[in-house]
Amino acid sequence: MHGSAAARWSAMKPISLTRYLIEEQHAGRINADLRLLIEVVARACKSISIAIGKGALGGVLGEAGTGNIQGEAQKKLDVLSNDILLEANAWGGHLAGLASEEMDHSQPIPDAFQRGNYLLLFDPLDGSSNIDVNISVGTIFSVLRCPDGVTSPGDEHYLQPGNTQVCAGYTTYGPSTMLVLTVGHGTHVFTLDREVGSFMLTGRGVQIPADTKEFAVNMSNQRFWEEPMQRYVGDLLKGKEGPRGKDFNMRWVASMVADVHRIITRGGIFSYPLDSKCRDKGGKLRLMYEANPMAFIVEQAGGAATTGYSRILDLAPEGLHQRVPVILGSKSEVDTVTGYHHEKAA
Ligand code: AHM
Ligand code: MG
Repeated sequence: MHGSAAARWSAMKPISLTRYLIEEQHAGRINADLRLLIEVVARACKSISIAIGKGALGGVLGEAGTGNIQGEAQKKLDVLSNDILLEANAWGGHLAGLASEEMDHSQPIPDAFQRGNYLLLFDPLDGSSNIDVNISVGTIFSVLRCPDGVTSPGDEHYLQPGNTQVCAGYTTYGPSTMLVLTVGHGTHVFTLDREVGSFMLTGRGVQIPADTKEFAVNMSNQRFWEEPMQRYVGDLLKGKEGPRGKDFNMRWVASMVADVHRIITRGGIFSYPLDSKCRDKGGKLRLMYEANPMAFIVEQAGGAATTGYSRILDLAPEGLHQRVPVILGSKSEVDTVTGYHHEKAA
């Protein structure tokens, strides 16, 4: 009797994010604080999803009239999403501090609240240029451990290589809202059930196909790229008649979350390479809250992530808002592009 009831319950599909996290905790793969942290971030992302869904009717579109430390004009939704994540994460007792694309410096959890052992970094709204044209945007986040003995973390305590991340995730606010998550045991995909208000597990242990015929890069920057990237993309464009012997398709959403999500779903290679316009800054995408979490998610799904010369997750960070070249996706294709870079370096 009991056995059949248990079998019936465990056969219930799909399971919620809450159940997934409790099962991970019972399996000893996460602790209660990390479980709470992920639940809180997911809840904040639901609020962001609701605000985005209202669009012009919610008065959330357009410029905020302010700028961030990187000299970028902030949209109203950049600021709103940042505030939602800050407020949600302040009081739970699971964090020692937070850092965001939209804040000049990290912030320790205020003295009024209990502090925990984790550091949370996020890009509250990735793909800002797509907000006002109703194209998918997202949130990207990364979780690190606060170094032992540090109770009020400063920026320097966040400068840990990506291979020390304990969790990474992104949400994509598209036709459906999805959360993609890793705690270092595979990459899992959840879809928001809008009526119930719960993220439901719709893809367990997703795997990126190793081979691909699809690439994502902003081709308008082609003439500014360095030689290995020029040669690599040049060979893709030669198609069947060229050295790669097959035709490639191109996609570029200009929201990293959407481009990476396509790769998680059906494979492909994504690149925002170094170019002469962004060389002084080190690249376009930010290491700590864009490249590192995406690299962790992609590697956990069997893919690879590199600057062309080094594995992203092994980079030693030098600044909270540091930028890096990013190439990630299907493993064989990333290995191929790495080969072009090493030929140049040799
Ligand atoms: P954001 O975090 O300010 O939105 O900037 C990052 C975005 C990525 O999502 C995307 O891949 C890239 O910038 C698009 O850049 P571009 O407009 O140069 O193609
Ligand atoms: Mg971004």
